[in-house]
Formats: sequence, C-alpha cells, structure tokens
Amino acid sequence: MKQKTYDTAPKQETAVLVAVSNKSQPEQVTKEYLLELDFLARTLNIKVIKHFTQRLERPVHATYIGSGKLDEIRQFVETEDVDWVIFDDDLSGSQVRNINTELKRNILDRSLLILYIFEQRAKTVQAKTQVELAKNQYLLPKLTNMWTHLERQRGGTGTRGGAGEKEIETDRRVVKDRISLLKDKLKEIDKQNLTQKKTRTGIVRVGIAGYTNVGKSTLMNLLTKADVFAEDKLFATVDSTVRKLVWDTIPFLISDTVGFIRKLPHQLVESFKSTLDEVSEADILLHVVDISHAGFEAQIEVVNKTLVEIKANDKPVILVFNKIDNYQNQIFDNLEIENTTEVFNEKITYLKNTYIGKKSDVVFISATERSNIEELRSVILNKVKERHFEIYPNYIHNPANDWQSLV
Ligand SMILES: Nc1nc2c(ncn2[C@@H]2O[C@H](COP(=O)(O)OP(=O)(O)OP(=O)(O)O)[C@@H](O)[C@H]2O)c(=O)[nH]1
Ligand SMILES: [Mg+2]
Repeated sequence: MKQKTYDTAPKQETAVLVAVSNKSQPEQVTKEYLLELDFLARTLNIKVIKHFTQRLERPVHATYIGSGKLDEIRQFVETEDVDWVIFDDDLSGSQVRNINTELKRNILDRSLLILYIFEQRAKTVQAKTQVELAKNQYLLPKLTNMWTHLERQRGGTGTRGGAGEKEIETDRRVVKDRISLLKDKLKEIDKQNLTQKKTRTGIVRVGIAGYTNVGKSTLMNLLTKADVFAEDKLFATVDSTVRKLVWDTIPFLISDTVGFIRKLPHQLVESFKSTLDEVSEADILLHVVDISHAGFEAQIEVVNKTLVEIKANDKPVILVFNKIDNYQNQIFDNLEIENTTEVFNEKITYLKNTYIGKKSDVVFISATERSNIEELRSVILNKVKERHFEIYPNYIHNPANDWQSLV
C-alpha cells in the first residue's frame, strides 16, 4: 500500500497581532480587543502566535507604530516564519505599503479581516453581493499597489496590480465600475424582496439583535424550531431568517440576523442595510447579551451605538442575558467563593436593577440549557400582544383565518 504523505497538506497560516494603547484606551482594554481580534483570525483559520502592543499617544503617521516596535516584530516574524501581521485599527494605504516594506509580510487590519470573514460566510446572492460591495468600497480609497497585490493573492475583487500611478488609476476605475454594478444588482434584489415584504405589513415583527456569538441563532432555533446555523465562531450568520409564530392565538414574525461587533466596517453596515431592515423595521427588539463574556457591558454599548446608526434605537427592547449556565460555572470555578448560589443571585439582582428601564424588560436565560425560556416566552408574548392590539384594537382571533406561511 502506498504510504500516505502530507507534503501537499496546506500549511497552517500564522499571524501576529498588533495594537496600541493610550490614555483613552488603557492597556487592559487593548488586551481585550486583541483577544477578540485573535478570535476573528481563528474564524478565518489563521493561527495567532503572538500579540504585540505599544503605548503610543498618537499613531505614527507613516507606519502606525514606532520604528523600535516594528523592528521587534520584524525579527519575530522572520524567526517564526509568520504569514500575516494583523492590526487592530484601520490602516491607510500608505501605512500598509510602508509596513510591508519593513516586514515583508501580508498586512491586514481589523476591517479587512471582518470583510474576509463575511466573504467566506456569505451564502445567498444578496449577502455575497453586499459583501463584495462593502469590500470594494473599503478598498477604493486605499487603492495602492499593495492592496491590489493583496487582493490578487486572496483571489479577491479582480483588480489588477501594477507598477505606476496610471495602473492605480485604471484599477480605481475598474473598482468604481464594479461598485455601481453591484449597487444596481442590490437594487434589483431589493425590488424582488419587496413583494415578499409587502405581505408582512400589519403583523407584529420581533427582531433578534446583539453582538456576534452571543447565541442569537441558538435562541431563534429554540423559539421557532428553525434550522439556523449556530457555531462558536464569529459571524456564523451573515444574512437573515424570518419565521412566523402563533402564540396564544396571536401571530407575529421573528427574525434572526447578522451580529454586531466593535468597529464593524461602516461600509458593511451600509451595504447590509436591507439585511439589517429586519432589525430597523422590527416593532420589538430582543437584544441578546452573552453574560458570561468578560466584556459584555462594552458589547451592550457597541450594539446600542450600532442600533442608533441603523435608526433602530427607538423601540421597545427585551434585554436577554444569555449563557447564564456559563456565567454560573465561572462563579463555581472560583473555589475561593463559598456561597456560590448566593453570589450568583446577588449578581443577577444587581444586573436586573442596573438594566431595568422604561424601554426594556430584562430576562436571564440559557438557550442551550433551556433555562427560563418560559419566562422569556411570556415577556415576549406580553410585548407582542401590546403591539398587536395597537395595530388591531378589535382583533378577535379566528383560527380559520390564520396567516399562511409568510416567509
Ligand atoms: N454555554 C452556553 N453557550 C451558548 C448558549 N447559547 C448559545 N451558546 C453557544 O454560543 C455559540 C454562538 O451561538 P450562535 O447562536 O451561533 O450565536 P449568534 O449570536 O447567532 O452568533 P453570530 O451569528 O456569529 O453573530 C455557539 O457555540 C452556541 O452553542 C448558552 O445559553 N450557553
Ligand atoms: Mg447567528
């Protein structure tokens, strides 16, 4: 029998991460951001082997970080034969070029990394078109030899690499043409979807929103028996799924959609507008939070800011703290605490009091353990009923007139 060889097995791509800290972004926060960037890289199957940070009040214009740090990174990437150097902040085209000249490695920033993940995850024609549009819009102002070169390497947008200004100009034109073509294509898709959407008017809509990887799709599947892809990777979902439910004779629609993240490239928010309509046009939002994540409060802030950006901040919200099982386990793991249940309950009460507000109900659940799901269902149903009777004050349910499946 022929011996199996692994000569052709693809090499595991590796990366180092780079970020700066300063007065407005203390080192601890930078470290947390890098952990998230690490997770993003892993989602693209890139193994991160070191994090570099530098304290810098202001980024260096030409190379983002200082020359000493750059030298330290160069030595490391040469010795360890690292493929990628990934920066937590956006870089300008000339910064990429200068850093590349120094390090002779592929350079990425957070936005492009997120765009690549979206590109990999997009399944529908609409999502694929939206990502391609966002990527082209992101790259256009940075179009230099370096970026086109990078794009060609990854089999990207099909722009040409070239030596002089002339070639860059041609590339710009090609990208601009592609952008307007993609915009037209999206308009066409939106038009087709409009007919489908029209049948939904007059029915209460609940939108599930939240940071990425908090359990939105898991919750959607639990509430609707839908079959939405859920995984412990960032951006498992990059499109939207809508299902109709009838609870206590009241029909309503519930949707699961793309998650948010810190510094979501605004081109993505822009081109995903129609996907995000499921959130911005919803009557009620389920804002799902991963309570077991150390940075969950900052994540709530990011989600709230993004909701403002897509004009979805003025709705009744049900704040769903998910993964209480994991949160509870973390407390149990801390052996120095004796009365763990008491500590857990105290923390929950504290959070409930902190987040309870005029516009939000607060529920603590575990979607995977199915804890407190009945409580969540009753909170959702109350809100849906309130809204439903605003729309139909004289509504009497007749099962014979149940809506046909609308989606
Ligand atoms: N421990 C625990 N894990 C959970 C819970 N709910 C979801 N998860 C896990 O969290 C991970 C992410 O879940 P998803 O449902 O894909 O999260 P999402 O918010 O839809 O993520 P994106 O689509 O990537 O934005 C999966 O591995 C789930 O199994 C929970 O209540 N407890
Ligand atoms: Mg999801």
